[in-house]
Amino acid sequence: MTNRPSWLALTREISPAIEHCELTHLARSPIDVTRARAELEAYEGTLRDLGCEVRRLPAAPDMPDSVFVEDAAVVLDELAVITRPGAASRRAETAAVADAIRPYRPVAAILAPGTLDGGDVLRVGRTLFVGVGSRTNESGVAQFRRMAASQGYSVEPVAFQGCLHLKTGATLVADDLLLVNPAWVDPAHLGSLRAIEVDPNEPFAANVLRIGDVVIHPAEHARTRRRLEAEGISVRTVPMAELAKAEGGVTCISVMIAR
Ligand code: CIR
Repeated sequence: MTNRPSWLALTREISPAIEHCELTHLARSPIDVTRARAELEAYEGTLRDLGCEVRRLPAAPDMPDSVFVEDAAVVLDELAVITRPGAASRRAETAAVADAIRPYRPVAAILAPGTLDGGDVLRVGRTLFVGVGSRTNESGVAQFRRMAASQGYSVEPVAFQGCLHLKTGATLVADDLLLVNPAWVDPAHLGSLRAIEVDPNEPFAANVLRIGDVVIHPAEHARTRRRLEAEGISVRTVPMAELAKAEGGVTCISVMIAR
């Protein structure tokens, strides 16, 4: 008998203003909101197929990046940390996400001058690797460390370059296996785990969402998908072409709460 959590996935309706999203490493290109909505629906459908309950929060029309709920909170088994996003335009996003999480976890919050984006936090067992870059600062890491240490986690700051968040460049595809873009994240900074590299033509392919033994991966990155499958990883694909134009990946559009 396995003792698997059942997952509640919080998502959020796409803002009609998404074309005004923050961009850090990509040039702006037009986003088809209808297609982006279809991508969110396909993603939610995949989560349901995998046994998750999905709860979609209402849109925040004046918050262009609000679909990227991952950045607003880090939910651990014992507590949730409501972030203070590094982009000032995104700070108002956290209130609705905090309200949705409160029934399930005690909540703590990162305070100024600290900043932390959920996309920078990669959990590997009881270690929380935190990317320090344009969105997450030293004060954010120090506050997060105090909160997480009280629950027995260690927090390790990680340097990376060339991408928005740590998890743009590295995620976990199995308990002991990373998927990385080595140009952006050096896997040696993430403990002693084995790492698969993305196909060099697919720099954005390192971001997967893992649900049990399955990983959700953008359909656009077929070469990297074949690398995952060659390692025996089960992959479910979702279309992400529009949301990727806003620098979003598959982890970004949900907050996963284990129950
Ligand atoms: C931003 O720059 O904040 C958004 N346009 C994209 C956020 C993606 N979130 C994530 O990787 N966790």
